[in-house]
Amino acid sequence: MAKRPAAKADKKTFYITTPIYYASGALHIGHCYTTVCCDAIARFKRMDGYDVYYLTGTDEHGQKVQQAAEERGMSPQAFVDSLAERIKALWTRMDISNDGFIRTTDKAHEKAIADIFTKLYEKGDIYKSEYVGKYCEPCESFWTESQLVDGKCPDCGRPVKETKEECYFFRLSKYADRLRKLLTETDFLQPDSRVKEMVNNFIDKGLSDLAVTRTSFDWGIKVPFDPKHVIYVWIDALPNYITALGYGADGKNFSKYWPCDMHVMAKEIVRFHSIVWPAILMALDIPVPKRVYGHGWIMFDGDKMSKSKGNVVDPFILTDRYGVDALRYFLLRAMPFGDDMQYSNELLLSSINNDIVNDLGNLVRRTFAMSRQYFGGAVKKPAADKLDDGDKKFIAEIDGLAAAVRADMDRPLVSKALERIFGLIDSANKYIDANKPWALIKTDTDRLNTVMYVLLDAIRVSANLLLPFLTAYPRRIFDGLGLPVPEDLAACAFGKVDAYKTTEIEPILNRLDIKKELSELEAIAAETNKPAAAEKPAADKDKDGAPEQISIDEFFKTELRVVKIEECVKVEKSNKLLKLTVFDGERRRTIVSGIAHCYAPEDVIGKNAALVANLKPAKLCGIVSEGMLLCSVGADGKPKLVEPKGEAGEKIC
Ligand code: ME8
Repeated sequence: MAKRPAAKADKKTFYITTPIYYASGALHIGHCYTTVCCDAIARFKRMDGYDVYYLTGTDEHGQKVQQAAEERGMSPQAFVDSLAERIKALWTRMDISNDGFIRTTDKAHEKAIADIFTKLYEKGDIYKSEYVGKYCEPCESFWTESQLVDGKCPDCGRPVKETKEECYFFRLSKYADRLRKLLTETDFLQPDSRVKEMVNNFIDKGLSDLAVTRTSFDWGIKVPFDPKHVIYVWIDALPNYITALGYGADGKNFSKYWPCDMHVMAKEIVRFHSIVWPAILMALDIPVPKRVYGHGWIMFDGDKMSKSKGNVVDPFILTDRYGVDALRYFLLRAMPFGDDMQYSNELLLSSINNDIVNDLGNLVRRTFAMSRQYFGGAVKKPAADKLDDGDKKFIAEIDGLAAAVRADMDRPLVSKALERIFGLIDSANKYIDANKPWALIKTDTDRLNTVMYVLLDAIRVSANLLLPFLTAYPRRIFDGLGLPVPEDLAACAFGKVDAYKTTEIEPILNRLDIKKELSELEAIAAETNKPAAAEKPAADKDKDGAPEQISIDEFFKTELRVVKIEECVKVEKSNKLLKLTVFDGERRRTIVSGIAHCYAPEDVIGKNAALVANLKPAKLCGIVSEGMLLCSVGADGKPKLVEPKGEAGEKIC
């Protein structure tokens, strides 16, 4: 988390949030988009004089997370702890300036959720009944027949299961009229196209009460007065936006920052944020957020980029190769307002070469070089009567930029704002071509000083406005201009500096060989984009995702033994786990292994297996597992038991 000076008490506040991301696997550039987008808005608002609170975090409960932990043979808590660290490392890498990071396993959050649930139950807005209908396991969502699309889950398109379950329900139907008004009579939900979607697809079809507990898994916050029920992820997750501010505890930040100014997310969870979340707040008598903004998806080969589909692009790899500014720029510029964006490596690389290296990098490089070559870097502010019509036209563009960018960021049209700043950069490049400094040096050095000053000033204002978007290079530009990095937007106008003294700076990036980069990126993707099952837990990798090296001594700490599998049954409530009894030459041990999707119990009985014999016992689905069986993982991501030759008890070395 970035350290900033304490905000003045009289400042206007601005509270912005990302979704809390599932701690079920490594995040990809889709998650980076939302987080970088909120970061640019938060940084812009801080520069514009607001006292900003920017919140992000992790959603750590639920079946999906429990299963992902099981697949890796880890306890859910150890699993989410390692992922939360990895996610925080990603935000540090991406230069995210969040003020808060909430985890739904934080004790304060868990207590506040239990209290909220009890409060809603006592008010009669939560009641107990039975759910009969369709259930999408990956989305953990119940659906009615009429909500299905071609008989499949309307959110993810996967098959649904028939389900009957005792549940607690939230009385969502009671709030239908108030929600309709909120959606249709205010600008609560943006962009407008999402409003129609919510009203036509959900409110008009009749809001059903929402099942808000599950008994099919136990990794979650228990209903305090009926602990066989676990509070379902959305009722656990959505209130993170208030519990992170201390709602239900000291509440200081809650009274300061709530109602939220902007919740940002992609379109698939707009329904939860624009219907379920305001209804929960209405039931709790808390004001609703001012704005919910649902952006589009980053698509890959025509499909939504997602962890579960394995088509993800790793931000650590991209930033290692091209730097953080390049990835931030690409994400913020390429995603159009409200629409989806098709990702390709070609698009990323050509945007880096065209916009970053050519337009911005070249403008700065050649202007700085000319100012040093012609004036030893010293350029003075010209008198007003030295400016010609061409200068005045360009200066009007410089002067109008900050207000236009501010208006864009309020909507928030982030890509439009960047486009505008790059519009000024483009005009500056054209201004060089029109004024030909290389000819002026021979004929009119006074005019040349004016031209160089106008150019340096255009660069200064662009860099000032770029600070919320690209966090490294604009700072270097200020160094090169001999000026401190501004903390606000006050100087975003022509003529605020009397004299420049420029020095050489590192280029933002050198021009990329696109063909070479493409083939290298493809080779990396072939290696790393294995399905989720093949992914290693974060603990096995360093912060950049590269496998960590260990010494021979460390390796020999692992005790590997041949075991014979004697008994095997499926673990109830789990699709992935088998409970095995193995003989290790001395005694029988219970092992829980995440291979049930590949092996039936009878397939493994009688087989030899390779056991990690000195692993700390871990509890999986309530069963203590006393070791781990080794598997190889094929290109299809499916684990295959390693079956060593030899007798039970023999060491493997
Ligand atoms: O839904 N394009 O978490 P999640 C653009 N825990 N944005 C994308 C994206 C893509 N391809 N993929 C992911 C959850 N995102 C819940 C949220 S909030 C109370 C609970 C971003 O890990 C986008 O913001 O599935 C999307 O809404 C979010 O990640 C989903 O993250």
